[in-house]
Amino acid sequence: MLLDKRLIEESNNHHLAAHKRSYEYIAGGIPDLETVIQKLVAFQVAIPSWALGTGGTRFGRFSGGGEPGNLEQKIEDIGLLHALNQSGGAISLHIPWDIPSNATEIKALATMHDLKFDAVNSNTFQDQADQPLSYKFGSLQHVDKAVRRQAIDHNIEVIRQGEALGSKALTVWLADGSCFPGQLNFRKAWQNTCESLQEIYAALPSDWKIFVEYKAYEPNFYSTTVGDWGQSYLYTSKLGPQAFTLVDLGHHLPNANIEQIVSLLMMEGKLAGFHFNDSKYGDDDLTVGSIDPYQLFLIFNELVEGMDSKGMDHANDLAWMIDASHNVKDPLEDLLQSIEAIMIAYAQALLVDTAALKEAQEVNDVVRAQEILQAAFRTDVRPLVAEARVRSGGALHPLQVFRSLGVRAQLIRERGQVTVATGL
Ligand code: PSV
Ligand code: MN
Repeated sequence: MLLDKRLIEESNNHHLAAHKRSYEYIAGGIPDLETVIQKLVAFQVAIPSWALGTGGTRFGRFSGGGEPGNLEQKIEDIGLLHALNQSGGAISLHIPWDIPSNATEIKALATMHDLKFDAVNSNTFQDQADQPLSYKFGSLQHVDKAVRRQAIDHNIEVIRQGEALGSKALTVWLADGSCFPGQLNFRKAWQNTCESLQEIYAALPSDWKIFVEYKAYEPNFYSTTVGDWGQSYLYTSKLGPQAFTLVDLGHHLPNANIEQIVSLLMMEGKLAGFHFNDSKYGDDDLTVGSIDPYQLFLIFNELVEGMDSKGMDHANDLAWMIDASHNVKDPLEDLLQSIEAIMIAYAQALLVDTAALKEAQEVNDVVRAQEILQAAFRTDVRPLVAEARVRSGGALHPLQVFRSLGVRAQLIRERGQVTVATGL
């Protein structure tokens, strides 16, 4: 399904006067307004190919209908999102959940929807039907060299697949670890993993990066071999300049100060980017900003401050991806909400009076520092985000347009009620 641009324009015309009023109200107070809008226009978030269908838990899955049944339909779905908000201009593939049968055709389809291929993700956390050796006891850490070889070869194959699509990074997330004390020699597991990663690293094209994603627990519950940012940093430091640490917001122990982690990784030039989501307890994979939007803002505040201090390009120097699951919401509506939450947090961070904050920090004025941060956080920046969208050809109110055009109903008509997307 392709969205007719005229329908978006029609909807925008209907809301334009109200938008102008709220936009002008906020615009008046922002000295570098045009720069802010241009940064919002440029900022693009990659959508995971594994999260376009209804997600499940180990207790069940309640599919919603009209889900994409193949990679072509997934690209079509992301194209729909991008047409609505002009901020989801990339796709992140998970292999072998989504193997392009014909890379040239898939690339052409993505280009038609104005989409690029972001990082490709390998999968050594599940056994595939045709796979000779099992990952039950890990992959890159495995005690058996032959299993490690199989996992290394898979990652190299994913790089090759990504090259054909124009990707420039490989994300490695390992479920490796142990469920019980005594099961694993930590040091050996670490060394095996490091050596395996070194082999994968050696296969990277010179303009590629490798992202090493950490996670505190699950599916292993006693130890995880890339369990936190320190461990990931240790691997990426040993690997070399093309290796970076990827932060998935749901992969920390409760109450971790993620913004501080982000700040320090950036200081060391080792932050890869993000898997955005939100959580209450663990890796809940909820809609970005649905539980703790203040945390998201504080993370973006560190990002903006850190990127500016290094002269980095906000849109392109880090990888921005969503990694979420949708158990009770329409996946496309959920993704629209997630992108909106990211754009809002970014816009708020752009409004922080950094000069004043620095001054307050220098004189230990804790109260003023909080006032400065919260002044930005409490600003309703939605008109700025909407303005950036409209200028790029998107909808003033993407979710409303999605609903009023009956996009899901049309997808169900085209694809059927009972379709299950590969992925989470
Ligand atoms: C693991 O929980 C994770 O965050 C990794 O990024 C995986 O690739 C993704 O979720 C899908 O399982
Ligand atoms: Mn992730």
